[in-house]
Amino acid sequence: MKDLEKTLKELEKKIEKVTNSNELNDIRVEYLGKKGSISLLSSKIADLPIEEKKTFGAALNDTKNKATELIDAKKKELEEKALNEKLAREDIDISLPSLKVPTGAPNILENIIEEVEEVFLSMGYDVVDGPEIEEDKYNFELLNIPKGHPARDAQDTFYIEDEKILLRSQTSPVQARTMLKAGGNTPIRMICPGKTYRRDADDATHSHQFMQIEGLLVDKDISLSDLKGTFDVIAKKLFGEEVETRFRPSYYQFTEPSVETDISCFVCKGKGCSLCKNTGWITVSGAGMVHPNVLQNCGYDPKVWSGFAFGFGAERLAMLKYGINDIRTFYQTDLRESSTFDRKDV
Ligand code: 2U9
Repeated sequence: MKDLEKTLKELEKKIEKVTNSNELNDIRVEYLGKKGSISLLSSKIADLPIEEKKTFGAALNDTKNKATELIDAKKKELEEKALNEKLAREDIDISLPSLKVPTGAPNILENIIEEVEEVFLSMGYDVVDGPEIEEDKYNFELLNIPKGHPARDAQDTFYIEDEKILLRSQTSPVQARTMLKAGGNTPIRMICPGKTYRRDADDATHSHQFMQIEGLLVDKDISLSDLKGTFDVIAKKLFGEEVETRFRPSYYQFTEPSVETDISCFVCKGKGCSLCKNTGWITVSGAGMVHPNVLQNCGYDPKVWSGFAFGFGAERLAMLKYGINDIRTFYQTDLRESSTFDRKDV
């Protein structure tokens, strides 16, 4: 009996010093394992007189139970301690600032295109799309740009296959396709925004790829004054109700007469500044009455139908509106540049 008490005391002391579950497991084996000291004591039962067997047996069981309780209690204590340490280690400080995630911003070219689209949609125009890889026929021939014309020069155009397949140098082939599809007997109101390609050396005002927004209206009895009124609407929407508009004579193969369209300078209000080069006027697009040859080529009888067409460079519009002075800005991947632009002097 004394051995049992001694063993239990010894176990208690050892458990007190335990710092981890491995040590505790060793102790469990040492005392309660098959060859453990408590199990070995049970072999002594056989040598005891019959009347002591019962009391010793009961005391032995009691010792085993107490030893198990002590070990289990220590196990629980160690587990709790480990959990608390883990929680302390993984504590999340929700007051810390979060990681900075770069945010996107609307692309300003897309903004301009959407703005122009909205104005024309409100005037009953459709927005039409077309291929960027084009046939010479749609890009030049139907548009009254004959073989041998300087615009067709390989120095100006990206040819893909001989002189037949090319990267469109303007969005006009989309208008030609739309007219041919319409069959020469229905009015047309359309705009076509899209990428165009020219073999220009890139500099502050030229880019070998740029966006055009062209438009076409075909109907009966259309005159230059319809074009003037339409240009007036879009100019005022884009640059402010106070801008005035004017036409200057120009020349394009696909329009006759052709004009360059100006707005009064929205920075100096006509007094003269660096933006308008002291003229008081800024050129924003080209336009004209659709050439009779083009109407004819695209299936519309020029004796019955007339129309006007116009073309904006989307980058030029955005550069004017947002005060950007280098077209290459649009095609660099510097997110600081392509985020929000806000013209300070407007
Ligand atoms: C068809 C008939 C006529 C489209 C037109 C312009 C005038 C024009 C320039 C503006 C700036 C090109 O990007 S830019 O350099 N465009 O001046 N474009 S009339 O005339 C058409 C198109 C299609 C069937």
